[in-house]
Amino acid sequence: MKRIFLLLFVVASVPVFAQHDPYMCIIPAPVSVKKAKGDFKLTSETIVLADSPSNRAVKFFAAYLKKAGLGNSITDLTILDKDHRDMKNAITLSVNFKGDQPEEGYELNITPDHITINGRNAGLFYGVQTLMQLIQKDGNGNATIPCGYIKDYPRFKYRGMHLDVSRHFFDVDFVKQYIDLMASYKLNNFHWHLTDDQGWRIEIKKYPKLTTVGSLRAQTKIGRAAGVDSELYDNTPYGGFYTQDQVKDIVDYATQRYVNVIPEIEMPGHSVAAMAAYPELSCDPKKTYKVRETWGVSEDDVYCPTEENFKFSTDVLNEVMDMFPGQYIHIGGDEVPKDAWKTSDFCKQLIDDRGLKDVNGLQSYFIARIEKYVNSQGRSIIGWDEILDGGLAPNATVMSWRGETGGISAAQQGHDVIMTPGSGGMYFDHTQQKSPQEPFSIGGNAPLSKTYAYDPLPAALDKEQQKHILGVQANLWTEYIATPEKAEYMLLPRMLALAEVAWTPLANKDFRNFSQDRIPHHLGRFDKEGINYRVPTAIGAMDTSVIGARFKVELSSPVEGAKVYYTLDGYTPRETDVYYTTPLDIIVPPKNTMHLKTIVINPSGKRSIVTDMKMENK
Ligand code: TNX
Repeated sequence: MKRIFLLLFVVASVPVFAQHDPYMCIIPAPVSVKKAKGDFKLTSETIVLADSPSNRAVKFFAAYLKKAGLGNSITDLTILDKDHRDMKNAITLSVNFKGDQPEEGYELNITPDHITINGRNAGLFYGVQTLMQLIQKDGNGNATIPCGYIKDYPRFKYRGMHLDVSRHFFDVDFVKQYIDLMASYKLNNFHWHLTDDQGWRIEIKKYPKLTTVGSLRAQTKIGRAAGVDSELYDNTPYGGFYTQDQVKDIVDYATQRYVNVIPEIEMPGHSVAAMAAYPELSCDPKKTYKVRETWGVSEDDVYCPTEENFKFSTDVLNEVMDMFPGQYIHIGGDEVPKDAWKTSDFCKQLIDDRGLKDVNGLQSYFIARIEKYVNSQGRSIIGWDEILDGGLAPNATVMSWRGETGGISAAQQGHDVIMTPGSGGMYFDHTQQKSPQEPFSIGGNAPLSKTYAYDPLPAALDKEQQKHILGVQANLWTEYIATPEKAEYMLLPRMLALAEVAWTPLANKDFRNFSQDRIPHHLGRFDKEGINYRVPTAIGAMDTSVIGARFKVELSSPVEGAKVYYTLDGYTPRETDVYYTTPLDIIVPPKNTMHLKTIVINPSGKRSIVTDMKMENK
């Protein structure tokens, strides 16, 4: 506990749902926003005009309006004469406007009579997302949109969010909701971690045992990795996988939302589930392998770089490439313990035959061969930064997760890079606050502020090298995330910080404005939509010890519609306690100690952790 010596302690507070927010509560903050007076009233009479009615963004908006009960008829603008194009109470979505715009950029103009969005491809879609964020519904089904003019485009072209479905499986509906969330915050690459030691989750027709055997584990470790905390298991079989039809459905769903899906098929490490199904993929086929029931890196069980294995891996990749039309295939490459290779006669011979230096050279040989095949099919590989060991495959893109070092070195070698450093707050399996009240997690601490502060462009790179930084991604590893509710809790609100890191120009980033003026509004919406998230602690609440006789404390709610309850009697606050309405003036008698404890409880009953400000008057 920090000890702060103060006599009078004042916490500045701000009106939470600031009408005066310069960014109109939009996340990620746009490049430029000019607010104007008045509102556009969105009713079931509002007409939507489009010069490209079959465009994905237009269809998406029409579906949204229909669901919201706000009409859905789209009128083809091109068949209207000039006079009708400026009709009142209309929204125009246009791809055929004059002039240029940055990639994925849009312009949105809202006046009391008319709304226009100009944008091409993803740009129009992002203009629609911004417009949807601006819609304010009242209880009577009426909707208004504040007037303004927005010009916007992204800082980075790669804006990614990862989901590990191997350690725990998440069903099709959840994955679609994840993609929806990504799209509404202008993230455009969904990295789907489909295979790992603990489960193979994608149907491969040529190798059915990958799912009949490889998707099932007999039980799951309770608590941390075996040997760390305990040797307790839940004695409950666990499994799940996606059929090829389900995968195609998800890819199509994502495409409609301008989200590219990048499948990850791990090799040569993190492959125990595949070897449980097909032991011949290993260097020791006589051994029995079982789908891993605990976490951490499998000591020595990795693929053997045999011809048989290359045949298997390329067969699998063929089916994967049929399901995923995007440019990138992620082939893993991380955490490959090489003990099995060191003791294998086959590997020793191969190292000699190919004139390789050592087992690292073998890893590099493995990845380069896979890359050559993927490239021959017109695609590109991404690998975790370990693919740098022993030399990078010629065209590979590197995902830098062990800090930025790997990414910096890859960019210096002229390779494309995606930054996703755990040390930069990009690991959403880390906790959001160091507190025993937070749910069990893998360790590490990545509070919202840390994620928000990350800048993917390392100063160590010159301007030319920086061009290789395609963008940024956050990862949700799920060893300790077994339910959709917990996945949402770990994801939100940090994913909104990621969106701003990836999209917003540095000059427009402002954590106070983001966390206090804009986040509360978005969390209030999640609540209405039934999406779980971590309820932040009250704005202005301290969780530390302070010394003094009198404390003035101003608090505000971090969630629109939520209340801040508090106690001064040492008890844990709950909904039966008083809630905050006006600033507190707390007087601590001499030689006494008081506690100000707060909790935030939102309309659906979700609660924050409890803060405890210990006030001592010595
Ligand atoms: C490292 S990030 C891993 C994953 C774990 C994760 C847990 C990476 C390439 N490998 O296998 O799930 O840490 O934080």
